[in-house]
Amino acid sequence: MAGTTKTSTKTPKGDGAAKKAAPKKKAASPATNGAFTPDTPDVRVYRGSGRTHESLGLSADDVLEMYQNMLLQRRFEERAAQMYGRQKIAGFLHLYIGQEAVSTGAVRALRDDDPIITAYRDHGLALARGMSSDAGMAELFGKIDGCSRGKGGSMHFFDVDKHFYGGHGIVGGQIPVGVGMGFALKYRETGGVALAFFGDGAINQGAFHEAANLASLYDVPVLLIVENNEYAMGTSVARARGDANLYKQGYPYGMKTAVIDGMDLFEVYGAFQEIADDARGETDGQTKPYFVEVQTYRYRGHSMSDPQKYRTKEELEGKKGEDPILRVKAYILEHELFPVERLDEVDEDVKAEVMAAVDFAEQSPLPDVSTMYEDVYAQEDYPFIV
Ligand SMILES: Cc1ncc(C[n+]2csc(CCOP(=O)(O)OP(=O)(O)O)c2C)c(N)n1
Ligand SMILES: [Mg+2]
Repeated sequence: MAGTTKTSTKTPKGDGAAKKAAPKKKAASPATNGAFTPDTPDVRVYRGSGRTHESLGLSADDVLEMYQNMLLQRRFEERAAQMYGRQKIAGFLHLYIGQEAVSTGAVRALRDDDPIITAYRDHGLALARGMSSDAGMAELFGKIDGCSRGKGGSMHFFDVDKHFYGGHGIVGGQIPVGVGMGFALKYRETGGVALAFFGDGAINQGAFHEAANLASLYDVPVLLIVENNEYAMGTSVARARGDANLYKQGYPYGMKTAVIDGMDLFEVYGAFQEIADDARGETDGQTKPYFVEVQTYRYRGHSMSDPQKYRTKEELEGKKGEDPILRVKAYILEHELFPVERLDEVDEDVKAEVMAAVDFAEQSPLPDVSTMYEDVYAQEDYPFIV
């Protein structure tokens, strides 16, 4: 495509949408052998800004709902870990515990039909998007009433009605798909923005770089969000990267960039509101991608069998002092939004919901073996299946 403004996008006759979606570059002045001014990257930092629920336009009830949502993710996974120990759940189980401010804050800031895609550490985002704990737990148990009819398991939560597109096990594999979803939004002129979440380990995959470049060229309304939880399995970011400042990964592609304190619900919420609006083109009439680093931490191992020799107890304990759920709880109490008794009630409600989900999952039947090849391809008569 170099040297031409042509695009390979197929355009139905008379349809101006693809033309609008085509790249019209904007290339920043290249560094040629002459005078040039270095670019100053556009980075927004969302950390320690002192945002309050009032400054964000949130009511006390909104804050309580968000607290409840984070707590649901936490209790759901604590119970899932227990059920894994009882061999009710097979295969892999990657817990999101510690990262709940990211899911709740981001999802709450979006429109309900902004599509979301993520990796295998997917329970938190699915629950934040409104998947029922019944459908989630049944999926973990491999039962027919699970969100993927019991055939996806922990790594493949999916809910098209809620615009939640998985749940993907190949590190980085979901990133190009997320950019494609964003492209579709632009092509159809819906005003939506797609969210592609991935881990710090995925940034080293070629798929990320190819997708990021296309997102930039086509001004795709997509947020490329790295949830930097400091480790990819047992490898710390510092050991895996020449430059551990992941936020810089948007620079080579000319993207706007944001860095967010992912342990602070209000920072995440406020950031995603601003960024998503800008990516939709609401600020300047131009859709665009963003590169977003959310700095977070996972309190549990990579998956259920992880001796965690790569970090010290002191490090883990120190991070637990920043627990995003305890921070919201402290905020609610400090600002006297609700008394502690109300928060205890919320916790009891959430625990009861999760226990009911376990019963639901126990009672749901296993999928019949005859359904094995169903739900593999969207095209029902796809020729290469039995
Ligand atoms: C292409 C590919 N390579 C390797 C793996 C094995 N693997 C599974 S998870 C993982 C680490 C990914 O870490 P990160 O992206 O930081 O996500 P996190 O687990 O921290 O959420 C690796 C290497 C895989 N699933 N896919
Ligand atoms: Mg990681």
